[in-house]
Amino acid sequence: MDDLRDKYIQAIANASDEAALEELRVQAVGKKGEVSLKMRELGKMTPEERQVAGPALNALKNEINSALAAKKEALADAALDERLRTEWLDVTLPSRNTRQGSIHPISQVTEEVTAIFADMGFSVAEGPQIESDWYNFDALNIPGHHPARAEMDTFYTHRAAGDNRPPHVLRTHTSPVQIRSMQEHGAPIRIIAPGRVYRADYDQTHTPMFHQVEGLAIDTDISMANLKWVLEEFVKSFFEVDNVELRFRASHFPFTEPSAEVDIRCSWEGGTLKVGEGDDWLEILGSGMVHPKVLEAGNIDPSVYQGFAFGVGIDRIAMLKYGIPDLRAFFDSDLRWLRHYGFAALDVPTLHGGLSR
Ligand code: 2U9
Repeated sequence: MDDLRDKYIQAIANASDEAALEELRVQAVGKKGEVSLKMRELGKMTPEERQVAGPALNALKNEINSALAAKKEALADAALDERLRTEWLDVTLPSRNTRQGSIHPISQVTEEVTAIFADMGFSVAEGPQIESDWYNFDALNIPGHHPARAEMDTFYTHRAAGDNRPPHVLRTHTSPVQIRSMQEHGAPIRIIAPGRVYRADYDQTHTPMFHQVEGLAIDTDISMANLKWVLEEFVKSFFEVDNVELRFRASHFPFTEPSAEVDIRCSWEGGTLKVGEGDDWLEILGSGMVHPKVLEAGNIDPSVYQGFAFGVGIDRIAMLKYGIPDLRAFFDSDLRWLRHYGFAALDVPTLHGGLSR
């Protein structure tokens, strides 16, 4: 019995996998295994012999079964350790596959503009792209007869015959977002509203969907001087130049009074745009002091508060900054174009890390 024990305990300890272990189990304690056969011989023994051999054989069977179970667990542990050793993955490593996709220039520029204004304390506000005509027009002091409301420029939703409620519109600017923000949060407020806008217009320089970012700052002591500083900081950061000259030209928008269009000094020498030098002027945005009626639409008291607002075409400043000649290519989904003008997915624009490098 000692030989039997030594043989199997040794073999179990040396088993290299679960199949070998199973074979040993059958050989030792299976129905026709060596220990089982020995147990069958108990019947032929004298009662005295059986009293000694019976418990000893049982103990041996238990010992072999325990050894099998312990070895099985040890093999499973070793197999798991081996898997953990070979299949480990450092999830903090940068991706090796980032050239597969790229960030669209419009997404890139939206992120850049957001980073710049976030640094000046502006939050990002968002709102619906399908708007009531009150939020899109009335609240912005655009009266019913204003040309911007004409069927030509605005996409209207369909109303069932006999339904005389005014139709909804695809927002023609992101300004309704600011009306909603004023109503929700009151003053003071400092927000930018980037997003898609829609106008029924399609030619070399217009697409029926395009992108704007508008800004709004309202408090008890806001003037055109604050507007000029904020826009100057924005232009310097965005075009990544230390010096830039801005020119404010008197203009007219229904939602601001006074209103100004802003040009920046530039040169087109050699066919490429240089900002901050040269004798040309480039119009890049519109701005002004928020009209009192617009503050009222946002439930803000114009005798206490005033503020500035501005609007920039994202597609246009993306073309200017990155030398993209054709507006319509933005929306063609041409992979060669996207690879050429796209940005690396993991290069997040920040002011400290660099906007575009
Ligand atoms: C509120 C009050 C005032 C937003 C403004 C402009 C001037 C402007 C154009 C720039 C290029 C539109 O994309 S574009 O064609 N925008 O010139 N936008 S002031 O004024 C607001 C907005 C919201 C509550």
